[in-house]
Amino acid sequence: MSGPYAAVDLGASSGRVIVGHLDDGRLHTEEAARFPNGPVAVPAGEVTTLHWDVLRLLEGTRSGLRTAAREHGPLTGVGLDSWAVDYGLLDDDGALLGNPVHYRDARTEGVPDRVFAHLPAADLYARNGLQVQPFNTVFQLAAAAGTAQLAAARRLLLVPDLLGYWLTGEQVAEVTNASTTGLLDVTTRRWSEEITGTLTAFGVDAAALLPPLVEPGTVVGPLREDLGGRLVAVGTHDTASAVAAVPADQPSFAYISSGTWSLVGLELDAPVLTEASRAANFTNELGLDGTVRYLRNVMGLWLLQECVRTWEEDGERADLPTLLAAARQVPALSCVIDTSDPAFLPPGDMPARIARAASHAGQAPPRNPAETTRCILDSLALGYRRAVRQAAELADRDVDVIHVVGGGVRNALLCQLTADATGLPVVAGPVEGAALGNLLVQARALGDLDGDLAALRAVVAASTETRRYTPAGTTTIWDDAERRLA
Ligand code: ADP
Ligand code: LRH
Repeated sequence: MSGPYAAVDLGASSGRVIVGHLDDGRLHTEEAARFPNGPVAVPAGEVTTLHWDVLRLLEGTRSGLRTAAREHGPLTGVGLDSWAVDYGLLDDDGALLGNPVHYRDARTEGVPDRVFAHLPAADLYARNGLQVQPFNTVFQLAAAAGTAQLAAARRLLLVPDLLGYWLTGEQVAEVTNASTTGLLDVTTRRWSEEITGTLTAFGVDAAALLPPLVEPGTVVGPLREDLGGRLVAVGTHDTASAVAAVPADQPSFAYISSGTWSLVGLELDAPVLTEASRAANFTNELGLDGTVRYLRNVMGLWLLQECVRTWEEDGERADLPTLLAAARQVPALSCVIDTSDPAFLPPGDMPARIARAASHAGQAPPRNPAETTRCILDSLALGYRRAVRQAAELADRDVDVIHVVGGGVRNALLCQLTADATGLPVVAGPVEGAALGNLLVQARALGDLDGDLAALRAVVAASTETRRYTPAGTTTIWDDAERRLA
C-alpha cells in the first residue's frame, strides 16, 4: 500500500481535502476536511469588487492537511488544484498585495474588445487557442492596468500556485492552469511573448510578473510545515485533474466536468485552431501528458446555486433533493433558456434573470422554484448536447459515450436529461473527479504508480462506482426546443 496522498481541491462553491491510499491498483479515498467558498463583495470608494477570501482558503487547506496527517500518518504527497484564471499579486518582499479578484467581478466588461484593438481576436486565438471569456487572465490584467496594486506587483501566481508558494516557498506556474490565462502559447506550452507584449500597450509588463512554467507531475518541494510530504504540481486546474479521472476505457468519449461550471468537450492530442472553432468559442486548454482539453464552458449548476441562494434569502425552503423531486414532476422542455447568455455570469437575482430570458425568447416564464429548476436542467442538457455535437464536428471525432464527473453526478435528473438530449449513454461518476485526478498524478510523480493516462483511468474505474443512464425516447423534442432558441 502507498500513501497517504492529500488532494486539496478548491471549487468555487467549496474546498475539500481528500486523502488517498493506493492498494493493488485501487485508490481508497476519505474526506479529511471541507470548507465553504464563494465571492465576497468589498466596497472601495465608489466601486464594489468581488473577491475570493484566499486567506480563509489557506487556513482551510492547512488545517485540512493537519487533520489528514493526524488521521492517516505523515503525508507522502500533497497536490493543489482550483478553479482557473484568478491570481494573487506579490510585492518585492513576496507579500500578497490584496485579496485576489473573483472572475465574476464586473471589471472586465468590455475589456476583450480593447485588447482586440491591439491584437485581433483571430490572431489571439491562433496563439492561445482560448475561448473568449471576459475573465481570462489576459483581460483581467488589462482591466487592472493603472491600479496602484498592479504597479507594486512583482509576481503573479495563479490560485493553486499561490497556495503552493505559501506551503513551500517555491514560485511556479503549472501549465494546465497557465493555459487558461490566455497568456500561454497553446502549441509550444510556453508563455507567449507576443501576447505579453500586447499588454505593454496597457502599461502592464506581464512577462516580468509570470513565474517559470512546470508540467504537471513536477515535484515542487517539501512543505514548510512538518506534515511529511512533498508538494507535487498536479494538474492544478481543477478541470484538468477532473478530466484525468474520467473512467473511460476507450478514446471516443466526451466528458462533462459538472460543478459550478459544466466543462463539456473532448480530449485531443493537438489543438483545433480553425476559424470555425474560434467562431464556436471552443477552448483548447492543456491537459495531462501533453493532451488538449477541447471544450466549451456551459454556465453550469451556478444557475441553480444562485437561484437557491436567492430563494433562501427570500425565506423559501430550497433544499436540493426537494427541488429536484419537484422538478421531475414538471413537464419536460416547457421553457428553455440559452445558458450561454453572459447575463447569467454575475451573482444576483437569478430566478428573475431566468424569467426575463424566457420571456425574451417568447416563452411563458417559470412561475415557481420547481419550474425554474426544471428550466435550468432542461436548458443545461440542451447546452451539453450542442457542445458535444459541435466539439465532435469541429475536431472530426466520433463520440459514443458521455462521462460526467463532479458534484453534478449527484443530480440524477440532469444525468438522465443529458442522455435523452444527446441520444448517447451517460456514465456518471466519480463525484470527486478532480481530487482523484490530483491524487493519481501525485502517486505517479512520486514513483508509486506507473503508466499513461489510460492506466490512471483504469485505477479510477477499479476504485469507484459509476451509474449508467440510457437515452429514453427520441431526440425530436430536443430538436424542437433548440429551434425555439435559434
Ligand atoms: P465546485 O467544484 O465548482 O465547487 P462541485 O463539483 O462541488 O462544484 O459541485 C457542486 C454542485 O453539485 C452543486 O452546485 C450542486 O448542484 C451539486 N450537488 C451537490 N450535492 C448534490 C445533491 N445532493 N443532489 C444534487 N446535486 C448536488
Ligand atoms: C471550473 C473552472 C473552469 C473555468 C472556471 C473559471 O471550476 O476551473 O474550468 O473556466 O472555473
